[in-house]
Amino acid sequence: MAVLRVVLGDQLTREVAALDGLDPARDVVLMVEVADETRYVPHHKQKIVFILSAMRHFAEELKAEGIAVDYVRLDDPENTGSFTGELKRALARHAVERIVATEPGEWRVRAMMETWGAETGLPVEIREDDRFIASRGRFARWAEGRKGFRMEFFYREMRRETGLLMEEGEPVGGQWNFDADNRKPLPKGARLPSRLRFAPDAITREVMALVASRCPDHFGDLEPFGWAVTRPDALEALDHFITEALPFFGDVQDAMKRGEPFLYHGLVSPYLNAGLLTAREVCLAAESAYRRGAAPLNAVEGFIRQILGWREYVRGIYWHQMPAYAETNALGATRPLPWFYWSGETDLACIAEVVGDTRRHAYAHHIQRLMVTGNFALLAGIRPAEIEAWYLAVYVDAFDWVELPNVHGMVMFADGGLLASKPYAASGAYIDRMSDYCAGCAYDPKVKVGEGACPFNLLYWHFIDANAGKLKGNPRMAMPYKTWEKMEAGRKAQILEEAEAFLDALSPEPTRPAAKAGQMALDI
Ligand code: FAD
Ligand code: DLZ
Ligand code: SF4
Repeated sequence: MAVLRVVLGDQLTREVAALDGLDPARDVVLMVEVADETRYVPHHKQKIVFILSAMRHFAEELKAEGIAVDYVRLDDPENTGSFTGELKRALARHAVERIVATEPGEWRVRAMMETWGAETGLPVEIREDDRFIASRGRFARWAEGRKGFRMEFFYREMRRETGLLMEEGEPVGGQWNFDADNRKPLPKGARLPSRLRFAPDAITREVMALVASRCPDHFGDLEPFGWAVTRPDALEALDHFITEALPFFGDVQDAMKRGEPFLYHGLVSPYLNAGLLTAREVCLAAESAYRRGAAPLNAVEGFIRQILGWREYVRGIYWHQMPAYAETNALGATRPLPWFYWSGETDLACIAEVVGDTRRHAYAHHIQRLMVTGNFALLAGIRPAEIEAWYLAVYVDAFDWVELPNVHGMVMFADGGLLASKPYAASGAYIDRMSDYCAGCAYDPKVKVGEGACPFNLLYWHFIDANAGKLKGNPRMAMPYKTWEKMEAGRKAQILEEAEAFLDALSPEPTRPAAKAGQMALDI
């Protein structure tokens, strides 16, 4: 029985479930570049290039193996622009008896796949995506009966089950988590490793030209493009990280520095998410560096926890809670997204720096995402759907299953505390401690109110005040509420007044017409 096997743009591995049992003599693999996927948010140009170029390279690898690949390009004049439209067109080209796919990474696409049987009249098998360490069923078993989820407890179970950094049933070093060691700012004069970049080959250059002509209004710089688009190059990038950066990853994992978006981070998320690397091999490579004495335990544990803990945990939450998860708005946030998230044009130096890094590289590291652009969105009460669409658009690694829980739950507390026990709200003092951003800013992180006050300081107390009804009872928020209550009434009134004035001045529209060029507004 001939089978049409569908492979999506983030399923680029020979091990993907849809290819299990493939018969090269009869089966056809379908891969499609579709306009719907390139524009449902204004993806960063480098993100589109990464996905389409990696898809084209993967299709070539399959063909080299003697597998029939029906590959539909974005510029095919007959292209209908949708997954379902292209599936139907493909069925007219191939005599197949059934369709096999791997479950996608987005609830939206999963719902679309559910219609394929009725749309085509053929049996459709949607296989579990077994690239994750914890299956959806495994996470559901862990989650069952729990009121609130906490990553740390899930992570310990994953450590026990995989044996990663374990010795005779106990965590190596006698401790599960070395996070407390990993919060130092970058020391002066720290040597930063140069990062591997991959010069675009002919396939990538062709995709870059396509994206330049089709998506000129999308966010971000198209060049220089240096991401790996094949598994061998992604493996080389991993190897480079393990030897050059992992040994220093731990201590300064939360640090930020002007002009240095990458510091000692892994830069592996796009490869993991698209299928070029597996979570297991990345964790094993880090563990092996520890075992041979090439990297310290706090660095290796910290790195493995991000993947075995956070990555698996947010994916579990996504499928366990969707679709209702995306609809909650526990703090009732409604403010539109300020335009400077797209333009980077703001006198808040930290935001300008992170948006600038994001425009240049389609990358910002975790603390930039959480404590700068995320913290601002939380404190300013941005509508969750708007800030989620921004994160989904601007990062090369952004797919709904991972972006949504991070933004909706971790950043915006829109799930009311299901994913994290308290909001990650912070004043300017945090950014000042962990970065050198404030030195070049129009504001002063030490000034709490009045002339030159850092907007994060004003917005922090405004947030505390505005959400007292919802957060005051949270034991982990007791300290800020105590401080706020003790503050002198006149000072409180001044803070709130200045914060309101700042918020009123935020504009969701470009403040000058030329600023719109090269950007695309969201229409949600
Ligand atoms: P490293 O710092 O080297 O970490 C190693 C790996 O751990 C990452 O590659 C990633 O696979 C994993 N990881 C780390 N933190 C998380 C996390 N919180 N959730 C899931 N995986 C994690 N990650 C994405 O892959 N896609 C996203 O769309 C995404 N959106 C985010 C949005 C916000 C608001 C925040 C706070 C975090 C988001 N993250 C996302 C998680 C994290 O920021 C990125 O995975 C990381 O910055 C990628 O860079 P790296 O490979 O250098 O990471
Ligand atoms: C993000 C993206 C883009 C830009 N383009 C495509 C594409 O042309 N073809 C494709 O198969 N996938 C693409 N993707 C990824 C999808 O939007 C979606 O995130 C995944 O299929 C997971 O559901
Ligand atoms: Fe950001 Fe405030 Fe520091 Fe300026 S002073 S960089 S706004 S934290």
